[in-house]
Amino acid sequence: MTTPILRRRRRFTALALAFAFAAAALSPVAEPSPSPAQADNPIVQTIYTADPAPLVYNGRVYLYTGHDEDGSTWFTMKEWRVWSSDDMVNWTDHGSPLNLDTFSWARQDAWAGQAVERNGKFYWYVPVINDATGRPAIGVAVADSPTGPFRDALGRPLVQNGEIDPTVFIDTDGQAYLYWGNPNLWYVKLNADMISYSGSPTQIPLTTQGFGTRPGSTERPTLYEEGPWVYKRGSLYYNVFAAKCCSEFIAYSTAPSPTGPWTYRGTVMPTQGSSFTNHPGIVDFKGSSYFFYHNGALPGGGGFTRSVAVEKFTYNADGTIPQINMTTVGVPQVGVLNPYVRQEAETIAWETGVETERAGAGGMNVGWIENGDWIKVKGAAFGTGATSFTARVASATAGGRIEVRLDGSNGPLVGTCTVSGTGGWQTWSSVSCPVSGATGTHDLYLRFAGGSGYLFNVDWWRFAA
Ligand code: FUB
Repeated sequence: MTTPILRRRRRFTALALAFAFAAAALSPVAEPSPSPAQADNPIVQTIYTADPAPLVYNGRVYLYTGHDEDGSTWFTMKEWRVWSSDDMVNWTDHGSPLNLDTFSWARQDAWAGQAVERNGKFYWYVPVINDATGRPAIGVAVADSPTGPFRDALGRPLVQNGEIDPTVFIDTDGQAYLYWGNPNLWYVKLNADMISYSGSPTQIPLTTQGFGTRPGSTERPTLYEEGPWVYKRGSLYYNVFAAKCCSEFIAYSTAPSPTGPWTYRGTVMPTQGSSFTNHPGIVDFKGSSYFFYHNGALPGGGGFTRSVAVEKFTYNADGTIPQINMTTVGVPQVGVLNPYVRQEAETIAWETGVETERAGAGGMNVGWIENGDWIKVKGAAFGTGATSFTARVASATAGGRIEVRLDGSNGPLVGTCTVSGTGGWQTWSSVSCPVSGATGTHDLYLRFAGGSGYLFNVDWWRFAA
């Protein structure tokens, strides 16, 4: 059994907090609001995330990200992560189904990639350093589910020309394209198997007409820097990319075909948010359009400790993209959450203090719970009223209490469940307690209480009506 001390990972230090407050003073984007009900950006608070790549599949948004290690002073990234949501505010942590070890030939740098679905299989294109050459190459991993597990589809790079940041797009005629590049911009036509290609990689001409003018640079005359995100809307093709360096902003170009010619269209998101990189990802979900990006908004956040966030937007009537600003508010919830079915504890709108880990029985659980930590789940529809609350818990110590509260971590207390020691952090047992006063739709807060040290883990919970 691993002891809680060995399991311990990030706890924000006073120094990190001081740095965060200093960064907030310099940044147009505020740190997470002290009023948690108002703050749902960044999407993930348990770890630092970067380089968002959303995918809509079967009524859910799957969000593929990189993972900036705590305290990084470079892009020290070893794994990719997956999250999902059906309401855009409560996000389920699916852990890391892909990491550098998946690719036997990869040395380091689990940087910006994108996953797509084709014929029920999921293909995740990622840049890594090829150990044999010491240069960036693009690998492709495949899985039977959007949350993995992913395996190396080829056992070697798909493409290697020393450039990064793949984006993949399947056109309405079925032809798939892989685009990537920094400092250049490339594309190649993927075959229907999604793991091989036809022809040779082709360089997209980086003209100022196509990609804007970079002030004061003869080496890189256009604004294109990295992180392309290519998609089609109606008959128009969009390439949204990280522009200029450094700090980057997000810009875009459009074209009448997937291979151009591209016309520069201007800024999507200005330079904001105390990270000198940014990275776009755009999807439509349940009738609205969403722009994913990253910044340094978490405590301790910055250029190498980034966090993924999302804003809702509406295209202008002529198809152009309005300027989008970073917020800490996030996006409106789409629908409500059903508290009467099993909900994973790692489905979180906002939290303080807790972390997640792989559960012994599969999936993830919430752990590292200490006195005063809490999890917020937004918009739980209790209807005419809940009568009891059940949670699946494990504790190698003496346990503690789960306070079931509404609309705030100190909001009305509608139930309290006592958790006893179960003999191990992965030795699971169910606890139930009566609930009274939970009617209608509310933000649900699970506030954890007890003595000192780690109290217990939570795998899932549900209410009874
Ligand atoms: O996350 C590492 C690198 O930083 C990505 O590949 C770039 O797009 C930039 O976000």
